[in-house]
Amino acid sequence: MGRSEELFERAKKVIPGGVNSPVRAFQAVGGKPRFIACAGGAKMTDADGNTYLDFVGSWGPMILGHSHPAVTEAAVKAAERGLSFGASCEAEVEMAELICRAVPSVEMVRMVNSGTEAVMSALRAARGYTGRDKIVKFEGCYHGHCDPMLVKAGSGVMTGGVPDSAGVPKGCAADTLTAAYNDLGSVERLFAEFPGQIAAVIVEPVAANMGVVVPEEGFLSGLRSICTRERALLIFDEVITGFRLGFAGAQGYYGVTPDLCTFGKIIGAGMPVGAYGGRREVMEVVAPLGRVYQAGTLSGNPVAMAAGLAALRILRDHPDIYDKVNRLGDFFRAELGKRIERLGAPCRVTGVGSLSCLFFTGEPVRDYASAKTSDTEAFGRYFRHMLDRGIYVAPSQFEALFLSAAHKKEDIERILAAAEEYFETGNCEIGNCGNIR
Ligand code: KE4
Repeated sequence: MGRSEELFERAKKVIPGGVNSPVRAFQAVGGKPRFIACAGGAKMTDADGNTYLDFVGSWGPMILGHSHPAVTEAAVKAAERGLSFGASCEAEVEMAELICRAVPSVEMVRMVNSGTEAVMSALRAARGYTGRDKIVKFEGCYHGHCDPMLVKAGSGVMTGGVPDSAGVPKGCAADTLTAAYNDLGSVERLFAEFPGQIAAVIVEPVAANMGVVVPEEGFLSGLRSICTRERALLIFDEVITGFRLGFAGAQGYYGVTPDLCTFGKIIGAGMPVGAYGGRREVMEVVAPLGRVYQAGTLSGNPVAMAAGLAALRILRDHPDIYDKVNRLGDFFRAELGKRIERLGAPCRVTGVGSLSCLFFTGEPVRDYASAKTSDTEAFGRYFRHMLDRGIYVAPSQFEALFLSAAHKKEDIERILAAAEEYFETGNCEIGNCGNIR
């Protein structure tokens, strides 16, 4: 038995499913999860010494690649000065000032410890500011695991095939209304049905948790208009897109300004960090200034701030990084599309910037319903094919492929060659339900 397998057997005895986050368990793709021992640049090495070209990047934080020297050094130096003070420190102010300068919608921001916490807090601020209870989300979008968001959610919830979660009180779910991504009519109908009751519309400006589904022309600006007209708040969940599509995130990339937005992943550079922020008059409802309570022992943690600041300063001072990762993404999607075309593979490629997805469906993918037409067993065979060739993609059809500044063109050519080999095996015929090992 290999070390990863041994660790997984031990983990299953003391951790639910043997993992601290469901999507890591490989349940959707078969096989046993790899336990990672170390990572550097675009590579990860597992407990058995196998090295992989990594296209997950810790689900987004590693836009600079793993173990960037400046980030590691900043975290180590901060740790030597103390891991946590339970009091404010200068790095928190620097982080807040940097985010406020970088992101068009943010005049005030609060640090928290995860994307989930950022979303949970933003929703509470929106409800506190508007005095309304209902929230609109989109089927297939994932906003972390706070109760109101576990309704028709994406990512690991969708991967499990059941888009809702047990344990969420009916009363809570009742205030969560769902619309269809890229369908403004479905949003209009909810505002017509619940006039004056909707506090906010929360959306992934690029949906990256049902695979990657990009916003169609007019969708985000349409949401902006509806929310302004209805005096509801527009919340962009930029936990994935923030500081990834550009230094101003998706709101800068698409030119649509929300009232609130959430962050995570990149702003912590791999350390546990989340944040929510937006218009001053909205954020002023948050305690101790206002009456919306939100708190956190480790919010603004000095070590996490140091790591995040180091990464964000590199991104701010080297905008060519975005040109590089976005161009690599364009190259990957164009070349993969050519291979699909030439080999007649029943697949679709989607994405924007450094976010991509290979869907195992012949249909165009524009929302949850079309994403769900994907052959998840064909994806599972593709995933195992890649892993056998030392290529680590997300262990679910309904996730993203993340590129980083550490990826080179030859890395893209390597994954393209492996995908072409898979298409040529004919294993990806829709409905060719091979057994999952
Ligand atoms: P965290 O609580 O996992 O830090 O962030 C939740 C979250 C919020 N919003 C968006 C748009 C997100 O993508 C996420 C988390 N992303 C998943 C990957 N699809 C995290 C991976 C996992 O759950 O293990």
